Amino acid sequence: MLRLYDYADSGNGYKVRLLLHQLGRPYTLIEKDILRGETRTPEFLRLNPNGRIPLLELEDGTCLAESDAILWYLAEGTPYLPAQPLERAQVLQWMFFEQYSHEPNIATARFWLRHVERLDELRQRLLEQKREQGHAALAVMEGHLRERAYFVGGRYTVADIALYAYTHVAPQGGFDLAPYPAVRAWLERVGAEPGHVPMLPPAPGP
Ligand SMILES: N[C@@H](CCC(=O)N[C@@H](CS)C(=O)NCC(=O)O)C(=O)O
Repeated sequence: MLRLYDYADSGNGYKVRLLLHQLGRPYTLIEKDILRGETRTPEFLRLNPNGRIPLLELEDGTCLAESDAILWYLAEGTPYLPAQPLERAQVLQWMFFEQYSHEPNIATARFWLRHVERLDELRQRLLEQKREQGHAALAVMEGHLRERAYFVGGRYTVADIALYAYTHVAPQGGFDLAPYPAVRAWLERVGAEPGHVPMLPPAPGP
């Protein structure tokens, strides 16, 4: 059985959980509390020397890190990853965009606002920069989605999963999505895909 090392509030982890669910692939979830340094222990560093979740452990014990690499691996040979070379490269194009221009700005701003009690002066300044660059990434997405339902090939792929994870929670990082109607419509479409699951389990009732 696949084993996924993960942290519930991680969008990077959510990408993998979402795809596993949509593929109907069973897995064992091993929660690591990143706020308590549980991915920095000698035991975990033996599995992923980079000290981060998500980490997928395959049936033979091989460990695969980096959320978008894990998506790619799991999606191979399924409808979530195109077979045509140009479309495959376009999926990679959006995944690299996500990792370089989107996630470091939107996810980091969100993490600081949710998990850091008081931002020091440096982080305050960096937060402004991240806001600016995060909005630039959202504007690129808006431009692309104005004419398209999904990022690549007119259908839902792992490029959409990679970008959905932190875009749908961008308001938690202080990003107002009102100026991006095409992005909001795409979020709705992705949320309505068969087998979609939310990032966090619903809060317990009263
Ligand atoms: N590029 C990596 C980023 C992974 C990452 O930053 N993971 C965070 C949680 S979202 C983490 O494990 N942080 C714990 C730490 O750095 O100690 C990916 O896409 O998987």
